[in-house]
Amino acid sequence: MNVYQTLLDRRSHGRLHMTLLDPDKQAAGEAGRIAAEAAKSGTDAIMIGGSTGVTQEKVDATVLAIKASAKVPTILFPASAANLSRHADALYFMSLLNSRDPRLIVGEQRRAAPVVKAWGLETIPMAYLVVEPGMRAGEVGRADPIPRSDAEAAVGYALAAQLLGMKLVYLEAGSGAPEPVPSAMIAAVRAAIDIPLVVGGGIRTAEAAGAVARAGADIVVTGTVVERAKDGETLRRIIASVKAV
Ligand code: 1GP
Repeated sequence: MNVYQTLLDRRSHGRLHMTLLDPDKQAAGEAGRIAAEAAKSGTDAIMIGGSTGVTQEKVDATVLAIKASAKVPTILFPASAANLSRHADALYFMSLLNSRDPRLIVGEQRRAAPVVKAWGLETIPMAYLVVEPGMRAGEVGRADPIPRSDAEAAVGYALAAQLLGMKLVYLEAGSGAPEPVPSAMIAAVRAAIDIPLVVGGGIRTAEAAGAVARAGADIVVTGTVVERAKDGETLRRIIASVKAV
């Protein structure tokens, strides 16, 4: 079973949680330790990516360290064609649909495609939609962020993604955002599409994670909280509240 099929299979039993690790935020060994702790807490996959300062060497080392210490899929979440690794289990082949810059919509993808094909890496086509405030992902991605009150715009992009053949839609408030994507927007997008919906950015508590899952997120992503919380207890509570929905 490939990674996408595994995710669909796991989704049929409940909602999923994914842990985002930025290779630029800690040494590879530390990423491996955090991933092992997250896997023990029940996370369904480790996403590897960051907006700045990420090199292929750092991604390779981080992926290898995570694979050595955690038995969950590793999925690349790249900011550019320079952030790939042949060692990952899969790659979000993502397009930032609401970017003002064609480079982030299809330019980096054009550069990456021949390498990805040669490696035989599994690709999961994903629409990446930046919602206000967007944080660094919005800046680096030159996004025209979807206003928090404009669920209709999010629905339009998400449906377009599905009709283009994409397999996931990611609503991103931005790493470290003061609030997650609004529940009303999550619910409207979930009701409009048939493919799984990923939601991340600004989710720091079990209550917030539960609210995002109840609104309709199939996959809830946390990054910052995992890198900061040393005890693992916060993450366990977040994952439990996602799985309880
Ligand atoms: C960022 O959605 C992810 O791409 C995670 O955000 O760091 O705020 O959890 P946080």
